[in-house]
Amino acid sequence: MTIEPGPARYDAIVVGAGFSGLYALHHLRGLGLRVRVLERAHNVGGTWLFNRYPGARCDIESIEYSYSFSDEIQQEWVWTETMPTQPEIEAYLNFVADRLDLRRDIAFDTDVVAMTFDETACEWLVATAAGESYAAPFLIAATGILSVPLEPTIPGMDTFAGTSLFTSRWPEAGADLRGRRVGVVGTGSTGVQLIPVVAEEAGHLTVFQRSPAYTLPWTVRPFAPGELDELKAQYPQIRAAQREHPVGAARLSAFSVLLEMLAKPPLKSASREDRIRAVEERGIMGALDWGDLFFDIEANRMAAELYGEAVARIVTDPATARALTPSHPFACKRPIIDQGYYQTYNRDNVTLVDLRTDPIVSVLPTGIKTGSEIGSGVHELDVIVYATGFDAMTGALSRIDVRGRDAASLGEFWATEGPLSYLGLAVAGFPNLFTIQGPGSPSAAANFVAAMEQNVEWIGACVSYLRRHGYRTIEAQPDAQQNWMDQAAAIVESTVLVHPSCNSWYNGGNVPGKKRRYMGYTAGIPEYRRQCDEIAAQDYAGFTLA
Ligand code: N01
Repeated sequence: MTIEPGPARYDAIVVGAGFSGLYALHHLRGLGLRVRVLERAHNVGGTWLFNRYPGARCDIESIEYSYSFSDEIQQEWVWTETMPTQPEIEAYLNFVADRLDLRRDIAFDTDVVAMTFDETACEWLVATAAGESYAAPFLIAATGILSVPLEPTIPGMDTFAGTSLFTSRWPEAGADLRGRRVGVVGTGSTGVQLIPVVAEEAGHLTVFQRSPAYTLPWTVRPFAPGELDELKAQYPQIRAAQREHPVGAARLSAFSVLLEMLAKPPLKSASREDRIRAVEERGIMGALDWGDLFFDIEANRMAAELYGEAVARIVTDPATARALTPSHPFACKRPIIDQGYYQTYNRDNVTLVDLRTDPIVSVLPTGIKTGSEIGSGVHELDVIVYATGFDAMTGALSRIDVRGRDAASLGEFWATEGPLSYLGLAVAGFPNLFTIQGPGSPSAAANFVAAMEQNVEWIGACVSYLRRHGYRTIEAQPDAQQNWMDQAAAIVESTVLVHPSCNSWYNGGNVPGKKRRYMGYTAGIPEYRRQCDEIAAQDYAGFTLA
């Protein structure tokens, strides 16, 4: 008789070794738990390992987009620029993994395919693609909010004879675009970062734009000699300010600029002269820096018009400038900041194709065919780069076969009921599964690292509480979950964030067939933290402990 080896047992399993998973491992280890992290990649980094396209960087300052839990780490690590590039963030996460000796508890190249809650044993069984199995009472999904790429389904994509590249899994060895005819599909945050950099290298760049972006001009610069040391000396104050700030970043960031706009005078009561002067003096910022754009769709449309005028002052070809003017409301999608985006369209080697009037028909072996192109209708290309976004927030867990009570599937639950969650941390019917920054959490509209640290610490305290009191399971109650999601929805009810013309990863509108619901919590991290703490202090109100 042969005895099948049982699963490898731990106190907690963490799925994912990006920012969240690394901190979850460190924090839970510190609480005395035996933890195993399962990571599909060969290294740490998560989204900052995969999204290594040219120009990738964060739009929050490095000293704030970093772990705050360890003063040693923040003092030792040296950031070189105000806003960090992808290679620097990747190197930082490797530094943290080594500094805290995290790798010994991480299984790399381990692709989780199924997670099943065993109701009798009160534990999660986790299965990997390679057939290994792991078991633990607590399961922490640190699977990322933007980790599942959304590939378009354009007819003929696989017939392309040149090189197809996806920004979300850019080759580690890089891609040589020098002198080549490159097409970029997608003009979200990724496209806007990529396009100016590729334009410098490519022989010719053709941008295929479905929705023009609103993007705020930004200067990123290397730290001056001594500047970082001065900032490091102020870290206690910097972190304290961050903690109190709604978006978890008190210094300049894409989010804080938006918040500051709220306090500005309304566009609707400004005279035509005032509006034009604002654009003359401040360009794009002058078009958007008004207080009523978030709540009043009419004001928002007026701002879009002004925005078009501001773009036309930068982009010399009038038709291109018109094509770059957005037709969806400003601020309904995530804010974008750029460096020289519009100036790029003045280059001789850059062409813009406006897919609103000239849609993609198919990909051919030689390039991309669009609808109303004069002549052959084919844009000849050597390389196509897809920067087409992500199935956000629920995508990663929906692709794993997650089974909770009564073998109910999490993916099916979200697909039919919409992306529901209690605090973004737990889903009714899935005991002992903690989701870091799930739907209904602040992450979508905040500094992810700050929001994530709060989640990890809350989970750590919760697990300690359960163990201390002898509880074996914790489970969100359906009513509490619904109330939480309703509360999150009520905050944005009167804003352009939920305008029907807005399709974004915030509301799932970017994924064909996805149940539409705004997935963020926008009352700010401090208020979110207050509510999470209150719930914990009330012996985890809204959860059933058994
Ligand atoms: O994705 P997106 P992203 N044919 O969804 C277009 C974070 N991030 O990767 O808008 C043609 O914003 C699509 O068009 P439309 C950040 O949170 C952060 O750029 O659907 N086009 C859109 O233009 C960000 O919000 C940084 O009409 C197609 C684009 O592809 C999030 O990641 C940097 C298409 C997708 O834009 C996602 O950004 C980069 C099709 N079939 C990313 N399908 C920082 O700076 C899609 N598109 C921190």
